[in-house]
Amino acid sequence: MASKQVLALLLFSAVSLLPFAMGADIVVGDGNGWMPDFNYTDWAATKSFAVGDNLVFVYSGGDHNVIPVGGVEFKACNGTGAARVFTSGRDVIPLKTTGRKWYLCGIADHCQRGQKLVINVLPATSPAPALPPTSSSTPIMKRTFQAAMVIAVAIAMMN
Ligand SMILES: [Cu+2]
Repeated sequence: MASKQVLALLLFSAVSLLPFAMGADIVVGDGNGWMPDFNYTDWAATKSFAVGDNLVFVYSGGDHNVIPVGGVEFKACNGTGAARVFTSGRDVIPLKTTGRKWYLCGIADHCQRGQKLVINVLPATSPAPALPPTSSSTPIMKRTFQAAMVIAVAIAMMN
């Protein structure tokens, strides 16, 4: 019985959180990918970034890398001592918190040649579905489905 309850609750949580997982995959540099001699500041100015989106760095593995850094390291093009270095050639970095995020390539002089990206991450665009509906804009289908899930959980608890 207990496991059934847990399962139902997990399912309900998963459904509630679903809209948060539907952020956009933003390919850094679009068709140019991640490379030196490209102005990522100009590129970023044409985009908006929000919690739930993914940054996707695309490059030939081994030629470059992606190092999340702080603002000071970013200015200095200093990627040494960073906690993580991404090297796969298709690095997907989820944007989990708001505010400024800095990334650079730590290979040779690539960062000095512009292979560095600073973005400002905004709050998630979709409203939190777990909160009580405050406006009539919440789709009725979604509300009905959530109500059905609550009933399912209740039934599971009674078993
Ligand atoms: Cu590079």
